[in-house]
Amino acid sequence: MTRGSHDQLHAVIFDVDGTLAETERDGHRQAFNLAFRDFGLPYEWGVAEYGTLLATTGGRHRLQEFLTRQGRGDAVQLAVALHTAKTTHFLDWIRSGAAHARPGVHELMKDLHNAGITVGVATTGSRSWVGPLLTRLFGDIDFAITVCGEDVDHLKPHPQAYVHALDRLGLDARQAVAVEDSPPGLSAATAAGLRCLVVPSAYNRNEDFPTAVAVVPGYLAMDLFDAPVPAYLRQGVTAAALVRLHATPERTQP
Ligand code: XBP
Ligand code: MG
Repeated sequence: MTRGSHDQLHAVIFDVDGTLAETERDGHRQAFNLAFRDFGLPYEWGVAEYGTLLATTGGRHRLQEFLTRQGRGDAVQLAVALHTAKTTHFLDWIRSGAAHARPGVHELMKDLHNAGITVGVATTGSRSWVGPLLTRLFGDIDFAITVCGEDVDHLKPHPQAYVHALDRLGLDARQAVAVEDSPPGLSAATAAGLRCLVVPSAYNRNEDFPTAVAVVPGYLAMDLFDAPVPAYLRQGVTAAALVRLHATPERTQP
């Protein structure tokens, strides 16, 4: 069941890690390292190494793949236990106040609300920390849906998180836009049929995003001052700009 006009933008679905906040390098990565230490394991993920590990989405999968490569026969069970410990450390990091919204994204959400456009979330992260992070950073925002890793069988780059989000919103892919920061996230949104704006996070600055409708270095007009972005994004990523982006079927060159 879908609702409303197919021509209009009804919802914007945001990814979380990297898109709403820079959580990976100092948040998730360090929480994994604290979990390794808890278990007396001789592993420590460095900043650059973690960048390559991010190709595997989902923290438990990332651990399992890494442990398997270390030749551990207990990789499956150990990944589950480590991921539980990691999640506790990541929650501590959130509660410490170290997580910050990317500049301009909170204002964008308020602008979308004022324009009558629904805001939702589709992430491969775990529900136990996604809620606390959203409350801490965006307490006044009403997220219509929050799709997390536990809600799907297949994590990004599989489209299931976005398909599920659209289903819960009662919308067709043509009625929404996704905002992502990474290649797996863009692949998921594109495969679900969504038009996608990419705001690359620190780990993804040098990646290509061929299926994005537009790629911008940040949300604020001042972030875009010297960037080669389409004219409709010159004032920053606003509700009006996303309405224009939604009406743009192909990637536009500036
Ligand atoms: C983020 C992820 C997550 C986090 C870790 O990808 O892949 O797994 O790195 O969180 P996206 P968990 O931004 O595409 O959602 O440990 O809770 O999985
Ligand atoms: Mg992301």
